[in-house]
Amino acid sequence: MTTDLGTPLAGIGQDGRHLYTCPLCEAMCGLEIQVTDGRVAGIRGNRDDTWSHGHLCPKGATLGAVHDDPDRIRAPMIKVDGQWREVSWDAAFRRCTELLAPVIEKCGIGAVTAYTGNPLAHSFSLARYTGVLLGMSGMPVTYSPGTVDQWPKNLSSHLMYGGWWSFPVPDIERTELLVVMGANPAASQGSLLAAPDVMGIIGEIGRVLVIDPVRTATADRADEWLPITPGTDAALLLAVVHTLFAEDLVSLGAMQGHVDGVDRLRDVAADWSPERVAGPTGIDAARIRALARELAGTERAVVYGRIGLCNQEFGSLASWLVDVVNILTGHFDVPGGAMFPRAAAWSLTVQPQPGLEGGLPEFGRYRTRVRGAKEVLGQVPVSCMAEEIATPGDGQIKALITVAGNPVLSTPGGHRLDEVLPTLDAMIAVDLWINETTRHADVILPGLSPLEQPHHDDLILNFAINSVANYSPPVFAPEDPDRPHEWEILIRLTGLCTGTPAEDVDVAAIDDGFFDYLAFTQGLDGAEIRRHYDHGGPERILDLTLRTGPFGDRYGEDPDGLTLDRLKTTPNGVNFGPMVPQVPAILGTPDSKIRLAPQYLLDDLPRLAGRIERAPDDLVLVSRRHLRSNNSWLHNVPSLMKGRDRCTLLMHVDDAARRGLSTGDRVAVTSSGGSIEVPVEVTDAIKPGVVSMPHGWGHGRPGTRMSVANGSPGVNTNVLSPPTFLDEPSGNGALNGIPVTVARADA
Ligand SMILES: Nc1nc2c(c(=O)[nH]1)N[C@H]1C(S)=C(S)[C@@H](COP(=O)(O)OP(=O)(O)OC[C@H]3O[C@@H](n4cnc5c(=O)[nH]c(N)nc54)[C@H](O)[C@@H]3O)O[C@H]1N2
Ligand SMILES: Nc1nc2c(c(=O)[nH]1)N[C@H]1C(S)=C(S)[C@@H](COP(=O)(O)OP(=O)(O)OC[C@H]3O[C@@H](n4cnc5c(=O)[nH]c(N)nc54)[C@H](O)[C@@H]3O)O[C@H]1N2
Ligand code: SF4
Ligand SMILES: [Mo]
Repeated sequence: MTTDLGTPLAGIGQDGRHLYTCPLCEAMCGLEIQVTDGRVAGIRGNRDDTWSHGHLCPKGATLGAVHDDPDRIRAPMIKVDGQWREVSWDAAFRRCTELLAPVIEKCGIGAVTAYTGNPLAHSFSLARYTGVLLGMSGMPVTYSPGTVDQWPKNLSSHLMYGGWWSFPVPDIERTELLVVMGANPAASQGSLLAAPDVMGIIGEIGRVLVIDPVRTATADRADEWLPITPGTDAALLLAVVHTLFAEDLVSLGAMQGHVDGVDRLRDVAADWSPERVAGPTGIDAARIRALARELAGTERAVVYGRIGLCNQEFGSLASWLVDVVNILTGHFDVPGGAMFPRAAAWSLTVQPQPGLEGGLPEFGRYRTRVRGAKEVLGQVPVSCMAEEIATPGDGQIKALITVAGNPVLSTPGGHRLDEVLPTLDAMIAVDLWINETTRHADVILPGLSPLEQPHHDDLILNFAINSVANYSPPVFAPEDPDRPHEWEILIRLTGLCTGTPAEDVDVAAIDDGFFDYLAFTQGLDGAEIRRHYDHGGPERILDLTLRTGPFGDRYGEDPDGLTLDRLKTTPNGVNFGPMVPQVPAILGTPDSKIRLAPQYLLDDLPRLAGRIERAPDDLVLVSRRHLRSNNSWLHNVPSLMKGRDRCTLLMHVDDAARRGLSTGDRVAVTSSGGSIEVPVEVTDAIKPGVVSMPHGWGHGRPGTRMSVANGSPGVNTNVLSPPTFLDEPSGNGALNGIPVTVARADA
């Protein structure tokens, strides 16, 4: 096989040049990996990649180090008398059965739960087969970082568009004015916004405004930074909506005739004048009016809100209002505005939820046992997990399966989870490292290294500004060719949950059944279609989802359409171009209209009114990301850990002066959730009254095997996140805007 340059590509495991898509973040960079003497000798951006054109960041260049990491688990491990022992796969599965079967027999499957983490979203295999585990095991409640991430967006999209993963994405390639709220793409490389070289594209936009309590690297490169009080974005956006109506600037443009609730919204916004919100938000009334005029007066403009707008106290209102402003200013479903992407391969995650079709606002179908938290879109707050494990009684959680997640560091009150995980009767982790969470497991079942697996993106394709498909074959063959792949592990655990010993599960039968179900959702006969294939597993499903996707051949109906075989002949990927208008076809609401003013969200406005009327907090904490981290799990890569300590508390010079603090001083940060000690970093790049910490730190725990990370452990900021501090409508954790006090540590 040759590339466009004519340079031959090496086969799996061979020395030479390999092409591979980076699985680490939404930028999905095409990498060119040079293998020499069986090892990665260099990684650079693939300039011929039809999506990323050579972009990469420092993380992508370290996949070789991740592969070679001596701490990475390569064989299954079981814990015997507190000591880890490497065992055969058979023995590991038998141990899973020994541990889990008695729990299910005695207490039922209701005593078993799972936590499935962030890397799933990036893998066509892990995501879909975790779907098997979650869908077929019978576990009534499972947890994920979804409820400390984008759940408010799922909720507002469900209510507005009748599609819980129908997320409008800013068309940054074709806009003239971008307003970024609560996102720092200079660090994250884009989120719910998959774009190649996102900062390069943003740099080309005529005017960029950043609304953030922190003057981030994104804000530094923007035309204007508007420092906002954390948690008040919904109030600011309501005042923008107020102005749009008051000054007769509303113009639905292409959405005329497709929107329901404009009058209701006008009535609601009447109460939210710029003067009312100026004090609490910290942004002048005149500036708010000017923002509304600027958005309405620019032909191609778009507001983009991300995690700072989601994992905060008013995440649902803020997420909803971003879309509302885009719709009211005519910047919706048109080039340069917010548009719905089209994924070339459909993801299992985004399929409609049984019982919630048509955007029905029915929540609280059940409540959690201990706290009484309401279910929203099939999830309850992940911060409930610790109390559900710790509290005796009917329905107590006795067994946990984690898949690619580190909730001890990632979730609110993770230290509490750390305390209660050892009390479980059984814990099984599907993970590649012994970290702060998996150290508590009884069995660890490792997947392959990223470079040993084929790659195609999954969920992220639903957020991409172009429709792309790119299949990467593995760079290396697994060291042990007979070992099970992650998808087989997940099928065995699924079988175990439904009563078959893990070692006896008929993997192929469950895989076929799953395939038939997926085919059925596309109106196809799985048994018939399966005859096209001589193998099962994730590639068969990938082929199905490509062929039945928007560019697929539908098994021969469109002879020029996409298939996995065809994709494999284009190693630089296929780019089907930018987003296209999709309203009303994409809407899942019964009348095919966008609901602009869902009552469920309006019901939360009194809570927002209470927030802006309450006395301002002395100091509040927000979160931040760094380009060289990836949540909690790339801290074991030596080259990414070079340089100064990143786990610091950013504090404004005035706040520091008042406390007699300078950079490097150790401070105690205390919230109603707990207290941590951390070095302070004094700066003028933050709004006074706000401090900022990164998450994913707090390594150095006994029993972990993360030698590099443990050398610079940092502290776990989620000790400070009170488990019950939530965005009420969605149940999403509020990890930003947490009231804290800060004092010199030795004082
Ligand atoms: N390098 C790197 N990349 C990553 C990750 C990583 O850990 N490292 N994580 C990945 C994941 S899982 C995700 S979800 C994405 C997230 O991607 P982004 O959404 O871009 O996340 P952050 O970089 O944390 O930026 C969030 C911003 O919100 C601001 N903020 C906090 N509270 C508020 C508020 O109340 N209002 C406003 N307006 N702003 C606020 C913060 O100051 C911060 O600048 O990044 C992904 N990419
Ligand atoms: N304070 C604060 N807390 C936050 C956030 C914040 O902004 N502020 N952000 C939240 C967000 S948006 C998210 S998404 C969560 C992330 O929360 P998690 O998903 O729980 O955390 P990660 O650190 O991404 O953990 C990834 C895990 O997957 C493992 N892993 C990596 N690759 C693979 C693989 O190929 N297979 C398997 N089986 N395992 C693998 C790693 O070893 C690690 O254990 O954190 C949340 N926590
Ligand atoms: S930006 Fe970095 S981490 Fe993200 S896909 Fe590209 S190389 Fe990988
Ligand atoms: Mo996330």
